[in-house]
Amino acid sequence: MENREITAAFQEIADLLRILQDDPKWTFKAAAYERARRSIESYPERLEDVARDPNRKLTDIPGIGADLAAKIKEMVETGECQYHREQLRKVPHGLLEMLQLAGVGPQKVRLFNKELGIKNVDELEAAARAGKLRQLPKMDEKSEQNILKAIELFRRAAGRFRLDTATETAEELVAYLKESRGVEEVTPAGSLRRGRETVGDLDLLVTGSDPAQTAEHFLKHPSIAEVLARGEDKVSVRLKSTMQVDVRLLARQQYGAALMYFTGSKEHNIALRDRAKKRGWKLSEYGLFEGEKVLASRTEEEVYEKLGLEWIPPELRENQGEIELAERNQLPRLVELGDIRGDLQMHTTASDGNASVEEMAVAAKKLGYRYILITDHSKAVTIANGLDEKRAVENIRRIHAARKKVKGIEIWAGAEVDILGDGRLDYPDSLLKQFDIVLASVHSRMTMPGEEMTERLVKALANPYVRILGHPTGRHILKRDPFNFDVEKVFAAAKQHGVVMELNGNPERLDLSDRLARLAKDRGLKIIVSTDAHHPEHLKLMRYGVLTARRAWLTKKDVLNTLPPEKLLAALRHVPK
Ligand code: DGT
Ligand code: CA
Ligand code: CA
Ligand code: ZN
Repeated sequence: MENREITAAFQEIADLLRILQDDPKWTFKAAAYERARRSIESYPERLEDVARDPNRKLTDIPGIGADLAAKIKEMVETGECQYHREQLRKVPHGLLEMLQLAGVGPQKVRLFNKELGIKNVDELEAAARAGKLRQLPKMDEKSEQNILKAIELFRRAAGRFRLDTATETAEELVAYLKESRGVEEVTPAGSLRRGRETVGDLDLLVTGSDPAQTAEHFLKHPSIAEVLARGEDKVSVRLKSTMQVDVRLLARQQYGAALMYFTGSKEHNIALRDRAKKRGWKLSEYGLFEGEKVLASRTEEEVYEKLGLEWIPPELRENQGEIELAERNQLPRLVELGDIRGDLQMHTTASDGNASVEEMAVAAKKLGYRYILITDHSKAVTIANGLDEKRAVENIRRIHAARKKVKGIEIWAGAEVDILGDGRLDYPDSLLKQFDIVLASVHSRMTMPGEEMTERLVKALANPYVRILGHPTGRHILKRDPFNFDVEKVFAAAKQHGVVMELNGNPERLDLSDRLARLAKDRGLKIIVSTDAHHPEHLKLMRYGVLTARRAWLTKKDVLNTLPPEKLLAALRHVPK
């Protein structure tokens, strides 16, 4: 049992309790489940290991009392939780589905169901189109429109998973497959290997001496809900999480060609196949052929080389110009995780983070970083416990004090200052100038018209203290679309004022996206890849930010937090204000 499965169950119980509200005490109960969920999310160990260790107590974990500890034990031992099942039985499945809509929480679901008898997303859509939702308390025409937009996005997102979810599942299955006798290579291919922000299904490639036994072993995995297809060289299953997994059992000598084929993208493959055809050859998942003769198939490098190309990193395989450059040996040297020297967005317990400045600094040092920037929220972001001016000054002092306790890493005092609705910042200049680096982001009024949003961002960028624009489009992957604004105008303003774009590496955001980060680079902007960590563990999310940066064709030079501390500060200050 993975922590992720436990937190998903706890969150669902909390949602069910809030939808049902059979008892006024259930609001508190729901809050307790949510507290536990948050605490587990940032817990560094597997709860299963803690639960099975006779010398340890689950109740030592913050937010876990005797009752929830018993439920965790039950889940670890039986794979499910009786209480969860009981609540699920009381609520139609469609109500839970509605929770996936942006801006729709349990209270709204309860309201729609109680007042209008709505039981699923389709019925909600019909009610919104008929103008029935606006008549409900706290609803109006605009919120009705937003629900229609959320439904549209929900339909687009159906069947796709976030990169982190797919990665975690893939890593678990790879480790499991490697336990099978005779297995040699297990590699995730497809969109996951290309580092796309969302993944449709997993494509796992396996070589080994006993494919039949490997298939047998795989089909025993406890996460499998349904076997979709089973053949000599392929097994397809659907997991309980609804994710589909295709496992391909390959011959060793075919591995390189198959890896290329199943990594894709389809567009990249088609271009390569045409290239082979022009030379009178044939390219398939079995190899590159001249008639019956195999020209190359064992490794990707061989196949690319035979096609007159240097090896192309998977993140670039989208047929967006990479083949032409590979032909001339001119592919960019993409930035790597190991190039990153520090993280420039993170939160502490001062606002909505889970750890102290010192804890974040110690964790960053363990990653080999040379600097961090602490960026707690400003006061406008009340739900994140944003700091007013007085608390911000205290926080700067706290950060300076941490420097004395944790040596060997630069701890910079920053802030994630809210960009107010009219483009002014949430702090006066007199406070802004006390920070080492100021990051500015939008957290409110995200649905304003594009022109207004453009003006708002352009105005914020003109503030002389703003160094970085945080999560520039505000999107949440599969949940909330980017807000409307004129990207060219905003990039031009950033360029004029020397403001750097953040590539927020939190896999929930990946903002700028690969496409926009590449555009930013083309417009002469520099990028900072950060994690927006709210816990020391989150600092490791940098890998997803770097993958996205690579998909954006960024090199070390394009990413400023690959610089040593002095050079980074100088680069952020050299601005034609
Ligand atoms: P996904 O799963 O939707 O996130 O995206 P992919 O890229 O993983 O696509 P998937 O799982 O349908 O197929 C895996 C790879 O197999 C794909 O990237 C390229 C290759 N492939 C699939 N269908 C075709 C095809 O019709 N033609 C060619 N040339 N390649 C294909
Ligand atoms: Ca796939
Ligand atoms: Ca597939
Ligand atoms: Zn933020």
